[in-house]
Amino acid sequence: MKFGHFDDAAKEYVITSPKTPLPWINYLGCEDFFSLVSNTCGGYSFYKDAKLLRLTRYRYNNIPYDSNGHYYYIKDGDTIWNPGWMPAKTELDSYQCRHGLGYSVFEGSKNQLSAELTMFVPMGNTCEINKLTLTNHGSEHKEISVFSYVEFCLWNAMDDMTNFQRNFSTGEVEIHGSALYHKTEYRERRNHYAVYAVNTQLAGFDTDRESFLGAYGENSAPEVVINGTSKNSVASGWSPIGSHHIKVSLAPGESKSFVFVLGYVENPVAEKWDGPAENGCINRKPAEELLKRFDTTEKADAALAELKEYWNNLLNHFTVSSSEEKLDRMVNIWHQYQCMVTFNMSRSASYFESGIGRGMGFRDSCQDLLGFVHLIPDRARQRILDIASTQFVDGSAYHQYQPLTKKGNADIGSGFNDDPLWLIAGTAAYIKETGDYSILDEITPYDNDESKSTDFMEHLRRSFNYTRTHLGPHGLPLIGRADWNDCLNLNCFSEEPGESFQTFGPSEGPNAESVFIAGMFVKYGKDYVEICKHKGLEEEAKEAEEAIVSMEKTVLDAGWDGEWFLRAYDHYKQKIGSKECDDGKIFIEPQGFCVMAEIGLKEGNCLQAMQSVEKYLDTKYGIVLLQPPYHKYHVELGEISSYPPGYKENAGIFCHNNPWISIAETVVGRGDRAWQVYTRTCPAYIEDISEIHRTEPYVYSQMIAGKDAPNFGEAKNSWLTGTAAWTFLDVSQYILGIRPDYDGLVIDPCIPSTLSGFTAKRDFRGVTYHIQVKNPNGVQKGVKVLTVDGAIADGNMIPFDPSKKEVTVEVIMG
Ligand code: BGC
Ligand code: IFM
Repeated sequence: MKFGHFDDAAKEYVITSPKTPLPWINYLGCEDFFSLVSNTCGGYSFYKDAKLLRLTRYRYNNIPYDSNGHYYYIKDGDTIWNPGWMPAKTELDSYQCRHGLGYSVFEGSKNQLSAELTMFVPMGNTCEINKLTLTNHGSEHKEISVFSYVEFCLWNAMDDMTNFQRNFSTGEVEIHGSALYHKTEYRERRNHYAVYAVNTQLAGFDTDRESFLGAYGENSAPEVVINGTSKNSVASGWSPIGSHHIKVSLAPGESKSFVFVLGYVENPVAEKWDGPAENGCINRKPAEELLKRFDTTEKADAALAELKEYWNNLLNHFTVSSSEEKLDRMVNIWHQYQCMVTFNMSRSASYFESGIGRGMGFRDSCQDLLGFVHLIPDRARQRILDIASTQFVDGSAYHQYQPLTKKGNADIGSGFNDDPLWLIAGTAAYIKETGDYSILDEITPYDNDESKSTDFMEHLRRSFNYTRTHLGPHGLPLIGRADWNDCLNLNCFSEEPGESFQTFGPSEGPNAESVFIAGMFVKYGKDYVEICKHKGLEEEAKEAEEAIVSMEKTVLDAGWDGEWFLRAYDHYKQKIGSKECDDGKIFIEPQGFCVMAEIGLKEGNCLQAMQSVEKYLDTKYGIVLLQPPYHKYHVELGEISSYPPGYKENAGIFCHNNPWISIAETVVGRGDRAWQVYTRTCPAYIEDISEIHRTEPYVYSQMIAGKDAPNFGEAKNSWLTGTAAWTFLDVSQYILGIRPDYDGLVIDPCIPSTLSGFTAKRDFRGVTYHIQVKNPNGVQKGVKVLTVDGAIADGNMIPFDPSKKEVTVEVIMG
């Protein structure tokens, strides 16, 4: 069942019922000011950091679900309704929510009155614009009232929801004309405040929540709205809100528009130290300048047009056109959009991440980069250097860091032994995309300490060497606290299984080893070798190559289980992910990574591993992480078996590593299967089962419940997942096969035999490539002829030639 449809021309998903299985959200903002907005106008805003500078209050896990947001109440006679249905939940005569790129539009109508509410964050500004247009479609004159409503958060979201003894006495506001100012914290000489204004005269206002809602009131039926009159309340302590009351008269057929602006304002630094102006009043000048920029509908419309232009240009760097409408839709719009959102948010704020928990992940951010480096290479470069600055001198790394301070998070610390290698992965992707080797010379600190700095190349060297020098009894990399799988904690052991429990904490044990990290070492080690060679470090490249060859051998000797790659060895040197195990016989991660690394490709291990994945891990909704699930809790395996079978890392369909298998299938040349794996979790391809899948049908979720769970097929944790980057990488670079390499662009499609070809446009280092792929014989892989600007080329790599601006490429598969 569907709850809407894609509008590809407008680059929107159109939701046609407010009662979606879960709130289906969008993200507004692509610089410093961000809002989350659901299809019923739920959500909140923050500036830069969802924990420390949150403008509006949201209650996660509230009832009814998703019941705080940026709301507009329309009072038409005795009928009270909202354009996005919530929170009054009055049945609407019509409803539509269009989530577009960086904006959302809500269209509701009731009793021949329609409201169109457009929400977006304009480029270069720190505010959210809400443009509300009301139209009288009836034959009678209408006199209506509009009440706006936002509830302010007292900035630090964690403190806001815990420290009531203080917070009930700190709230302060100011009211000037149609602008409501929230200035809690300003008194302490912080230099920021929020403003919520509208470009028309007010009939009244409220800034105190209880006055607006009434005693024990709720936002579904605020007392002020029911009575039709604001109380002009001035909040003092308790819970400041912003509510405007405007009276609107509409002749038959008449439309009127209003522009509401919710802004974040900082005073210039000098004024910060002057403290509040006389009488404790804020300096309104910067706010007034901000409001003036959007004080007419024309200005708001122009800002929306500019935003759309920004997104159109951004997504135009890579486009595809084929007979597969859903493929085109995902590649041209939604994959890349989700990649940008993961760039902006990392794992901080979604409807599953509260914005106060995790900051930026070292591993996550490096992987996200793989999906957005072609869109914003300069920002990717900075991101790489920020990440590397949280590395320790020995090459290991803080697992997470805070976006505002960019400092490593000491509470979580280090010990995730895959982290260092992801830095090589991200850097290799950046260099292949841009050809910019100068990043290697950047002087970059360790642990944010300038006195401990080296060039960035040394960071990569220490990353590579960290793995090389942390090997276990079989010569495989030590796993530390965990590798990619956060929940496989093999150093969390009991001396006697089932008895005393001991944990090594952040350090690693001497035994537990990871075949997954071995696969990473081989795959990204090869990139390290290339980078060394480019720097003229021949000796070092040779040594690194030897270490890689030796690791490949070790994997084939100690990490192969007969039909698939083993997952790990635990603290007791027992196999994990082996036919010898009762549960958890086969895991997905090493199959993906060892095959991507081409370990045993010639010997047949890769194909065999792929066949085993298909045989043991496949389901109709995607590939599960392991089989059989752990039915009992195993203290010696850590968090993994704390999940019931079929959820999360215990045999859920982890969308993130499905594209690893799809890419691995292209390595063994099975285009039909790579395609099947891609489409099974791909949002556009499963839109029809939205009632089962439940999360947004336009973006990936982290996990879909596996076949061992009662709710098989139900997704959770949408938006902020490494799946975004990996699936885009899979489809663009391995299935469509348009792959940046160190010296040029490789064209190596691996497509389903039923696809007769496609065309693509790809910007690469300032040159535009117009690529046409033909598949006359219905093969799955193989380039028979590659023609570049009419000349037949050698092989399938187009060497980069900066003298050209446009290149025409024709590929005949066969
Ligand atoms: C979750 C993982 C997640 C980790 C973050 C675990 O509880 O299962 O998916 O990566 O927490 O620290
Ligand atoms: O690899 C992790 C990721 O860093 C956060 N989400 C879960 C994944 C698997 O545990």
